[in-house]
Amino acid sequence: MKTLGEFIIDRQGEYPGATGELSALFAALRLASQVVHREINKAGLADITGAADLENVQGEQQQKLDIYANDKFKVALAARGVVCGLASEEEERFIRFDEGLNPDAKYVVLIDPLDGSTNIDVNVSVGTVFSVYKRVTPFGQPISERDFLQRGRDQVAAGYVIYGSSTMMVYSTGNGVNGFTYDPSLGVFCLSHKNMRLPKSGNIYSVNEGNYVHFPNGVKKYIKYCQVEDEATNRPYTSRYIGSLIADFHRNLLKGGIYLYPTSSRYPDGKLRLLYECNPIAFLAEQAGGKAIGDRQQRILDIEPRAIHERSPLFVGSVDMIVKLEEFLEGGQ
Ligand code: P6P
Repeated sequence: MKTLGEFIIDRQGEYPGATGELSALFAALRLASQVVHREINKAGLADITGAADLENVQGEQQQKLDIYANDKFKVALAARGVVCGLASEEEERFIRFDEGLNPDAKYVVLIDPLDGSTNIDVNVSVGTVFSVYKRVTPFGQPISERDFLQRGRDQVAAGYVIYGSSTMMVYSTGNGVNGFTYDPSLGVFCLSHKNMRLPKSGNIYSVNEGNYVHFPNGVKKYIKYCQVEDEATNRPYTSRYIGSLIADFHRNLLKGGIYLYPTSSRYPDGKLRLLYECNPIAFLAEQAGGKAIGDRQQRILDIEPRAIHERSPLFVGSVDMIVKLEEFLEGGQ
């Protein structure tokens, strides 16, 4: 059994000049994940104890869990002295840790502390998504938005924690993807999925077909392609949509498949956030041999961000499925 901590130390040698700061950053992510894991599982108990007032408890609990997770990751990341700033879905503006706290820290972190949290009250898996960059502003100067508005291809590390039937951390520092399953009895994440590879082809497609009428024509044609009977290409594909990005992506990472969140009338720029949802997921997908594109078939990791909370369409998964989708997008916008 190899723990996450041991694995990080083993791999530290891969980075010239590795000073252990990234290891300290991951230790913070690990600790916060363990605390959030415990709170999420208690949420179920709250349902039981608060049965008389389920709506109120659940609503506050739900709302609290987003904020709770944000606070835990914020405190843990600030405390290690290696992160100079944090941007979060739960924070309007980025948070500076460089004032007094960590003036010499070289990393910034962007995070969705609890993606899919509306699913907690129906006991569906949710996830924390994180993205790590080196600061670009000179040391000694205050950090700025520039430190966060970096292209996804420049990420130093990215990953997610999925709080599901088991809690797992899946991450990459640019040398492949590895998954660690949390053992609450020991309080450690253990290496359970070494060198994860996203299957080159698959037969699962994940999309909210309720928005079908609002999708671009190319997406509509691809969805119909997925549904047409064709034994030679293993169609019709299976439709699986959990409504929790991390749960849908994690399944497709293991089994092969494609996740689609296109633009629609309700979300003209797409719903998902580029910096702390699309970029980390795209980084993991490519590191595992998959592919991730956005509008006009642009590689997600090449998009030049303009704002911390900007949105993007996301098509991510098995290379062969993305390539087939691109044929429809090119032909039928
Ligand atoms: P819809 C959750 O709110 C989320 O950000 C992703 O986790 C999920 O894949 C998507 O939105 C679900 O959105 O519009 O299909 O309910």
